[in-house]
Amino acid sequence: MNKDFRKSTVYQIYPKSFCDTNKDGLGDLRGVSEKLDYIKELGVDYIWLTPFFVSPQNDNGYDVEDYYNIDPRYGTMEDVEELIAEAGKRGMGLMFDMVFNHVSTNHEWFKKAMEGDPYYKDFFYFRKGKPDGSAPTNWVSKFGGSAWEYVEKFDEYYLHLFDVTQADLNWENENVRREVQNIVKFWMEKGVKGFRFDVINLISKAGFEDDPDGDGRKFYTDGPKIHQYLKELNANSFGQDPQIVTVGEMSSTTMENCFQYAGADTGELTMVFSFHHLKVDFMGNEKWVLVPADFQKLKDIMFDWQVNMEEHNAWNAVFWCNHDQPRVVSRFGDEGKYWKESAKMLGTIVHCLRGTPYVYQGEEIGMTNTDFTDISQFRDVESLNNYQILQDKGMSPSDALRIIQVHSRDNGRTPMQWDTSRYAGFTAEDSNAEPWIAVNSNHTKVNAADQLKDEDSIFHYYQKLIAMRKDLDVIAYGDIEPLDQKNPSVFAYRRTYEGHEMIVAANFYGRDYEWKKAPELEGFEKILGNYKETEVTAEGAIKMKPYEAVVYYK
Ligand code: TEU
Ligand code: CA
Repeated sequence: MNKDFRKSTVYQIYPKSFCDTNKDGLGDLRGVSEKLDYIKELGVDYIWLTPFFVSPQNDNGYDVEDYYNIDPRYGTMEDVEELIAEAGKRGMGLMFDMVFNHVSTNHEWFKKAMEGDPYYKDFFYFRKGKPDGSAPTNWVSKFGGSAWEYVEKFDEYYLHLFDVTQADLNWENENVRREVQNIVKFWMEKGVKGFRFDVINLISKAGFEDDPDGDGRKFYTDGPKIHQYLKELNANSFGQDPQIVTVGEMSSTTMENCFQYAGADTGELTMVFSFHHLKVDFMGNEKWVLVPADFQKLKDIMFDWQVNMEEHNAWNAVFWCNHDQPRVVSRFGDEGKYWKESAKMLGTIVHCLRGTPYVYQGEEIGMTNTDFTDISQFRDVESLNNYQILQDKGMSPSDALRIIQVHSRDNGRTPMQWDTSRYAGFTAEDSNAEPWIAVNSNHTKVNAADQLKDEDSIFHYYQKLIAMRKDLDVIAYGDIEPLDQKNPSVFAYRRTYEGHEMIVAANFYGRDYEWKKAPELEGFEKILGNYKETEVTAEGAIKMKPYEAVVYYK
């Protein structure tokens, strides 16, 4: 299975919410196997599965208790082996999600540390508090509250950048690094074709000091030894097989560091996820506010990364959605009147960029944010913590709920909508348990079964986008040039490669817009669009309809 990652597309699955085959209300690995033909139909090359290893599930598997075994709620080792084999038969590779910044406090290493075993205590960051007994630093956990937890019997604190049950691993310790390499090799031997490394740029801590004007991230983001650690991991594990594809999740990173992380010849990773473009509806780093998305900022950030990563011969993962993000059609599109048009428009922008596109389960059918109206319907630890934190700051429950509704990670975690049946086909109608998180009631309108039958569906449009990357070298290998970047309505760019050119233009809003600065289209052919006809005036302006997207090729 020889693949070129630049021509490839990755499909991300959050197994817990994908398909439940044993009627316990939780998605499972057999559910993924059952849907392989559907995924194949879309035309993707890799399937990234979020963690299904043994875990107490406080953060839905990102709190790993045992990297070598499968959580029984998801299935068995045989199920995983079968999934790898069956995907392979269909020409698709599995990408596993490796969480190495932290482990669950249920992990054997942490348990031994808590028993006082010095070998294992050094796997973690145990530190004395300040002279007054307070936490060693003022760092804030990504899920809210202090990043340090006090352990009375040691009179010490341990570091957890995420949940209190996710203890950070001490990468300074070479025994930790060796353990990590062994885990990667174990899964490579099982036939896994790629890895996604969770918050991997947080593993090197610069030192433990108070952050006078921030939450501490500057002391552990893109830390001093990060490149050394990645090169070492590469050389001692996945780098030994040139066919393995890797993507690092880079939290609050800088582009300069990403030139290294994802450089063509730096010996680190194949590509990176960065998130700056998904903070354009935040206030700075503050997520728990309601502010309209800043379109200009969105374009400036995306183009900045596109142009500079190209210049430095480094590779981006390009995406709108994942299991931590609200649904893009609700976020930047229109989940109402122009649902279909805007979903296709957003897909067009990402899939014609320079980088490897990622499709998150349900995105290909235009799934929307949740319709939850009560906090009891939410499941995510981050949402529940922040619902409380907002109220502690004096906000009313209803205002806090409104913010959670907009930003919650649960927006991306409701069950995959397969059909119109009671639980959207996620689990059987006579299931023994309710789905672990409620199905969106709009599954009667938004579902895979209907879209497979409809040639004009979002699903089939995504299928075309994915196929186009394989057909046209200009998408996979071409240079990128932003067009009319300051335009308040249009997101447009040009790709060029070996005498071929492609123009991509999208009207980002739900009103007509005449794009007067459209480039000369003489000799171009329209190869894709979300409206049948595209009107070009005698003067060469494109009269764009609401959320119209169009791709021209020469
Ligand atoms: O996420 C990293 C991360 O920092 C964010 O996506 C985070 O959830 C958000 O910014 C908070 O506002 C990764 C995983 O994708 C996520 O699901 C895990 O919860 C997290 O790491 C911890 O392992
Ligand atoms: Ca199940």
